[in-house]
Amino acid sequence: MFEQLKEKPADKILALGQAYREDPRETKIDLGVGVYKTPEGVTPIMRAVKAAEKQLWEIESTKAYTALAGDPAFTDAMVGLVLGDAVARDQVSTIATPGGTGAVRQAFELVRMVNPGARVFVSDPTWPNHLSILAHLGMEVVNYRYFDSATCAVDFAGMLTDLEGVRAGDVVLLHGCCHNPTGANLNMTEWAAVVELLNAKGALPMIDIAYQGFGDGLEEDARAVRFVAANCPEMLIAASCSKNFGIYRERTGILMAVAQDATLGKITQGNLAYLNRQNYSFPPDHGARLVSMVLTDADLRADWQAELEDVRLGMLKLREQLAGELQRLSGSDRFGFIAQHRGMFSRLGATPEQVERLREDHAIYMIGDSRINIAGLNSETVPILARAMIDAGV
Ligand code: PLP
Ligand code: TYF
Repeated sequence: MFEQLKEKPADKILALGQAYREDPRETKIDLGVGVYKTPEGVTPIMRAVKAAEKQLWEIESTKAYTALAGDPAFTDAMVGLVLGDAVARDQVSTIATPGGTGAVRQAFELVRMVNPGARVFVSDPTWPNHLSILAHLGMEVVNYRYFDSATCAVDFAGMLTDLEGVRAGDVVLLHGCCHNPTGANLNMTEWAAVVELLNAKGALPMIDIAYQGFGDGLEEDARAVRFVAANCPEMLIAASCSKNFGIYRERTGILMAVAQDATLGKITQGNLAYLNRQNYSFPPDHGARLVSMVLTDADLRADWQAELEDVRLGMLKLREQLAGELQRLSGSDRFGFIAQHRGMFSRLGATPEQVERLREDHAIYMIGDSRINIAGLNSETVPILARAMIDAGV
């Protein structure tokens, strides 16, 4: 049967990483895959995570299965981190998942199980895996306008106009903070308008939050998701621990479903556990255990928050440096958006040809849509990027 298989398109982000590794030039700069890097270019294990790992080695007494829905210590701690006290705990059902991607996949599967005809509205652009998973599941996708490439800010009027097209039972996928790939985000007034529209139409909000703590702070980055939870009858949340705990390869994430009341919450919980069983039985536990240890131990949590805050502020500083450098070199404010964007990414607004020139002439690697990973820079490479951008005509 394998002879019937067709080549699958490669993941463009991962393919770029391969091209970078194969480039022999010593001056090359990797602004591709969304992985945090220190100014020295390493992706560290966070101090609190390492400390938890050491403790865990001492105290873990069994590797027997966890619960189907994952360890309740993890899911409770994550509900606290993401939702705070926005809704009653018994309205929230949860499953631990392999990464945020697993949560996204399970969320779509839940929607398809309930309503096979549901359409999923996604921002244009969005994280490519959203589209690829939806296509794989055979679900209908509708794009809504999101990014204005002239201003490199959110095209909110366009977004609202396109969301007017949602019908009851459709799903609207939103990024909770730090939009990937653009870095442009809604303000709270805009979130309120989106919520009003979705409630009027009877559409279901789904929030993907993969960068809590990378934008304006842990609490600030959760404001939108908490607002939606408090103001919509139902919602889905896919949260990733890959970035903010730096445990990418441990595959740690969570799907939360907020129901109208505890009775519906209980049925939803059973369905989420059912989906875990169909796909992989028990979710991975090692990363989840580290997360629950960090979140529930006051000292570990304080140290984790301090380190995460340093990461966030370091990226903000790089944003300001890059915007400043480009202002100086271009003599204009047209790159001011870089300091306004939040999270790991900014879409620079360069054409595919300019992106290629940056790669060929300057060994600077960014995604073809001109998304850069800010954390791929340091104070020495920022001026190099800025000069190269001007040179490439960006
Ligand atoms: N959603 C978005 C928007 C992302 O950028 C990512 C990236 O890593 C994820 C989800 C999920 O990541 P992971 O599966 O590694 O937790
Ligand atoms: O957008 C990114 O770079 C991150 C990491 O298939 C990533 O979200 C990239 C590709 C992929 C999974 C994660």
